Amino acid sequence: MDFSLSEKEQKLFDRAKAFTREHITPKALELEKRNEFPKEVVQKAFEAGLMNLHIPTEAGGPGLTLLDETLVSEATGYGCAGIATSIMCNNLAFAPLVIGATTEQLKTYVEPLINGKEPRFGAFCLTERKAGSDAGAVATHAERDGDEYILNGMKCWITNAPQASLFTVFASTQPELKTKGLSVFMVPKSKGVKIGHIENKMGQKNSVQAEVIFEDARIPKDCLVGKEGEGFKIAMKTLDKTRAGIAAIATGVAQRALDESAKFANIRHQFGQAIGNFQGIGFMLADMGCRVAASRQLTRYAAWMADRDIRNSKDSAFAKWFAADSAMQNATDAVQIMGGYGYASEYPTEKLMRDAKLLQIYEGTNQVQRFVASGVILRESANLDTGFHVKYDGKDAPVM
Ligand code: COS
Repeated sequence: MDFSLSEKEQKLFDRAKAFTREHITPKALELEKRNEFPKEVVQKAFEAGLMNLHIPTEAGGPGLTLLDETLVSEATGYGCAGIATSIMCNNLAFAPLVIGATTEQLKTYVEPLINGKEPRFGAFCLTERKAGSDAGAVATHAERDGDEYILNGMKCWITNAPQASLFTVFASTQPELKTKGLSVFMVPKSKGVKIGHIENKMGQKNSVQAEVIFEDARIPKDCLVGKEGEGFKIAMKTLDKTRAGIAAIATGVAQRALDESAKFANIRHQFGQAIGNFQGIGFMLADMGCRVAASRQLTRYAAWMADRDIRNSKDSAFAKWFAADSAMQNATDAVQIMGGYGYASEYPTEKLMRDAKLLQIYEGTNQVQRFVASGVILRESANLDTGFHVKYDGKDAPVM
């Protein structure tokens, strides 16, 4: 078993870290005040080749792995989770197409978006006002009309929606079939596609989420991805992959919280010594370091599985919730260790704490992750032979 990154992976990681150090970390506090999409930084990330990594070479992309994506997301997440989300959001938007679309469809609809001089964006449109955790309850509807589909409905909390020129839309083609009646479409921006309310958030202010409204939006029938009814499974397969990406951003946040507070604990003196020497602080740092290491390993393992086409629903759920909870805990501890400095907005830790909260919510709440994982555990253990052969519900059952 080899835990090291290959030379190529290490180079990509180093390149993304250098990018973060130059273009994200020094500007993050200032950019956050603008509360808008970080256009200039994303343009630079695009020019540096840090976007659209997973688009296959046949469709004009670099054809990199999910592990590669997690390296870039961890590095950029270290600088700012909001900016990292803006940069990596095309991964989420285009993943259903990489999973379900033909090479021809990718060449027609995705290739032109990834190879220009400026970054262009996709938006993953699953969530609705009444379909959040219950993704199968989507009410947006697509109806076949000759050689077209007509879309009606409204999505919300759609990342990069105002910037997007292609929307990956989950819509019901047979509502009575529930999850089996969902289909996925590539929807180019057109007059039937409108942007609604833009969300105001406590953190990740350099990532934009908005409503997308479809009003008799007509799209050619070849915008259907896969077959009618395959949408829900494509959505779940997408999230199995992309949750590792969120876990990577979270690992970056958790590492940053550790680094800022460890640096502080070395230089801040009270009672005649550095505060890191007090067990109360030192043990907090140790716990924070352990969370970072565990988050990173879970993340890379989930990505490694996906890159080998091994189903990773449970492992990407583990990674997402553990890393997001670790980011939240580490950020909270960092604020505590740094006291007043930690709470002040001139220093990075209060932003880390606000940014981390969203990691526990988006791409499936951490409760949904536990639901996904427990479902797999129960299925895996249904016929498990532990070697202990007493029936729990028969006459030889032990007294419980
Ligand atoms: N890969 C392939 N197939 C999958 C799958 C996966 N990861 N997960 C589920 N499926 C299949 C199931 O096998 C089932 O197929 P069959 O009916 O043929 O057996 C079907 O999909 C329905 O699955 P399930 O019954 O588990 O669906 P639920 O409605 O119970 O929903 C959860 C399951 C909660 C896991 C799902 O709705 C979910 O992930 N919700 C969160 C959505 C989310 O993350 N939103 C954020 C959007 S991005 S910001």
